[in-house]
Amino acid sequence: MRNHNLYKDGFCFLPAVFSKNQAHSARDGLWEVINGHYETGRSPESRFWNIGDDPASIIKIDKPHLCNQAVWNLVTNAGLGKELARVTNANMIQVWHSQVVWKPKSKKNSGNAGWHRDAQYWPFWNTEGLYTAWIALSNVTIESGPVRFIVGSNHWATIDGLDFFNKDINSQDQVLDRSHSNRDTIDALLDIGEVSVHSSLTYHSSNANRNQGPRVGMVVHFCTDDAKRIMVTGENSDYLDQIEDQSIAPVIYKG
Ligand SMILES: O=C(O)CCC(=O)C(=O)O
Repeated sequence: MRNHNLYKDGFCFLPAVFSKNQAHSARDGLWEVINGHYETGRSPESRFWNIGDDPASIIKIDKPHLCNQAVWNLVTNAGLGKELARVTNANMIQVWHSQVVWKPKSKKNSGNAGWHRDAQYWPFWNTEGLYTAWIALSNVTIESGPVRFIVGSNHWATIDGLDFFNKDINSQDQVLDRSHSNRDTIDALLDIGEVSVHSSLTYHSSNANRNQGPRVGMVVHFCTDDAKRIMVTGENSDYLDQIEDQSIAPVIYKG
């Protein structure tokens, strides 16, 4: 499982980067953020889950690294930056976005995250030089609904009708069957502190968490010196202006 290649397969796994202590501190920090305690005095960009919402649904909050020092320390870790530069063969790594995906024990399909590629949500970026690092902040077993990558799907043409927010993975599997019936899928089974990396074009999803404890992922969206901004009109037109601000989008490696 550990021998996947980011360019060929669309994803790979990093050698150990974080200690258990670093992972536990960040996880505690995320729990604070989830509960509305923003240690730094800064709010997250968006909350897709609020206190009082269904405790079995996925808790997704965007840019929690703004709100808590331990979470900031995790995503700006120099060792992480160096590893990300190595696997992407880049001279610069910038964290331009992040999200916590905290998945409590699921009820029915409440924990499903549908098949998608990250690039479909980012009209303001070209697809080159855009990646996601997924940091496990709990042990991720097959029962806990790990992220699953479709091998080589970073080379596929776009498939319409797939979406992170669509919990009907069975019907999405039928959509995938129409063009790629022989696909190979790999579960990202990780110990706490371990990291997977995938390209913005790699199709991935995750299923229900059947464990008692939550499955916790800190999702770090980063760009390299190969990334190019695309000027768009409408509501996203100024979204990427924030990459000029290192207190929001820190550069974590420069070669
Ligand atoms: O954590 C998950 O289950 C989904 C995460 C995801 O979509 C991503 O890392 O891009």
